[in-house]
Amino acid sequence: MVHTLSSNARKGRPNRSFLGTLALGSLAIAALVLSGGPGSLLSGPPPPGPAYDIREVMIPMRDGLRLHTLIYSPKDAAGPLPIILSRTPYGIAGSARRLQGAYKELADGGYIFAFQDIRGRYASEGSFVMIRPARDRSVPRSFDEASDAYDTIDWLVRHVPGNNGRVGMLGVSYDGWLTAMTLLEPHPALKAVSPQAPPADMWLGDDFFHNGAFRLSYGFEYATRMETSKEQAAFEFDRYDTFDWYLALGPLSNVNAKYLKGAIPTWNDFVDHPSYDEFWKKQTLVPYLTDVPVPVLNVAGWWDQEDFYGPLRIYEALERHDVKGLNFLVAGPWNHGGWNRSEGTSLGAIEFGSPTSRYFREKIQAPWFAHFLKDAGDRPAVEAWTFEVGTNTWRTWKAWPPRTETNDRKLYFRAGGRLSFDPPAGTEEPAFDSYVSDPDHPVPYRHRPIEATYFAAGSGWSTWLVQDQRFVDDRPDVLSWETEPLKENITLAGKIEARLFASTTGSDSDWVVKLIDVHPEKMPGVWKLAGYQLMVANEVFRGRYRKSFERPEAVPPNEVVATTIDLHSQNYRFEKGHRIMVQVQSTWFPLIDRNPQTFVPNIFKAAEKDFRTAVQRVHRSASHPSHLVLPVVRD
Ligand code: PG9
Repeated sequence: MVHTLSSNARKGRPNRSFLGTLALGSLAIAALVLSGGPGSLLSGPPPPGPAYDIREVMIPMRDGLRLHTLIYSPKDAAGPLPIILSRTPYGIAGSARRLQGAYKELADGGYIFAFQDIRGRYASEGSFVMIRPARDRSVPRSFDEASDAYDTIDWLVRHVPGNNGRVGMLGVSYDGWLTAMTLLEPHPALKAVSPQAPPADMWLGDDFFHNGAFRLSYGFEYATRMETSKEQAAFEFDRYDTFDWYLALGPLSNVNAKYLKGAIPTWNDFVDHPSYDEFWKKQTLVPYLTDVPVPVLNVAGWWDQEDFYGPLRIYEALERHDVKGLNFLVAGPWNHGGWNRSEGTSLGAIEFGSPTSRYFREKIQAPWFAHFLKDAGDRPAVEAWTFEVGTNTWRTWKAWPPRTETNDRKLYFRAGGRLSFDPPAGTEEPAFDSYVSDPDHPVPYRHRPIEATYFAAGSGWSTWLVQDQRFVDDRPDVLSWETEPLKENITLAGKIEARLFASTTGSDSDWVVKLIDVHPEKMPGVWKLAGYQLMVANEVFRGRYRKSFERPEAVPPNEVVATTIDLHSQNYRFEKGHRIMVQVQSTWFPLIDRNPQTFVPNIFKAAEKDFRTAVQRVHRSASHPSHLVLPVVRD
């Protein structure tokens, strides 16, 4: 029994009675096919655009549980078409709009689209587990997101009329991770996947922790948004400027004591697993990426405020096994998922001179899927596409990071706040710069007021990485070093690293390093960028993990400790006349929780008295030459 509806789906939410009907449904058919009654996603006026036949179905998984799915089949297809599948925890009510927006260039090429609520979310059955770990395949009927995708694809190719037996999958962020998970157990009909901004490791570098430093505002706001109900519910702050709210919160133990009362599983996981233990290791998909079973188009944004580590880590892991040349990378000047929104001609105050997002969707993504799902056009001849900000051009590469086109050059911290490609000679005294880091007066990570991440009227969260860093440049607890105005352009392509030699009077410490492009004071035509300090790369490292992510250790007070911090990849040109700047600080609040600066076994359980000021020294002597390693493109 299949109802094929001639109307298009509309944006709308299933109401409670609709969900109730689903729960009570007892039809003895493989998949429950729903028609467009009141409250159904299928009722309401059709959106503009190509006409689709739409089905709303409950697809059974191997354990008998059913997942809510919408299928859009073009009405006027000339022949069989591939299916593009997207799975999500965020609800599929807006999927018709997606066909006119993010997926328009694909839709114009002719595909069947399927959108699915994952286990435990919206109208699907079961319970949700945040970044559900891979299943133990020796356990019969065990499931994970890879097996759910497998079972869905199996059903789709057998039940959707007019499909050509090939399926592609794509998605951004959580949906990107769901896409990447299909690589663990690909269905034979799965022929191409594009994980876009997928997290790869929530503790090492994506949404929840970076090198052990807890991403407080995002971790708290995302966990409460996702785990308060089956749908999304933003935490209601009683203040507009959440900087104040998080500071007034005090130690993290107050989160459960005052607000969550143990009801948010992911928050409890943060508290129980502050270090890189089995919990986090079971969650990461990286160890499973031992093969490239289908073509993969990895997509990353240079200024992704959530998952920048993930797509590059997944690309890198797959690349080791890419004997058939099936692994591709695209990185552009975008925030989280920015390539799916609008034109991509600018981000915050920064202009790119062309519609970078549309270029990606039209010239890279659409032909890529068409080639692998429809045998259309040529196989891409390049390995990686990157958008180089500065020259504002797309570049293509045979390998990423580039192997032969760059030289690593060291940029040293020097006396008088200077940065130089010449190492310190040993005659500069004192050979360190210093500041007092006070957890009671942390450095804001972005301009205040800091609205909540999901603030309904809009939030600066999505563009904070491109905010002008002058707002902290004159703080006594932020150190800056900069070059003279550059005499030549300096172009970076590849991996950037910071090698910090630093000491603290405390017994634990965070180190934040930011690489910045300082624009000239005279910028006729673009005055809003005069003197602008644009962050090009950044990262935080929690000192207790300098020897081991698994076993934190106190930092020896007043001892110079060497720490290497991965500042990730970039392709960026510092133009002649600009200056290169590096800033170092020890708080970045409330992006990162406050390090007590006194070693305690678990910072989630630290007491008020553990939070103390510390004197921080960043060394720049011949024997302790703090510096950055930059991948400089050869002329
Ligand atoms: N950054 C989001 C996320 C992905 C996976 C886990 C937790 C958060 C997202 O945008 O989906």
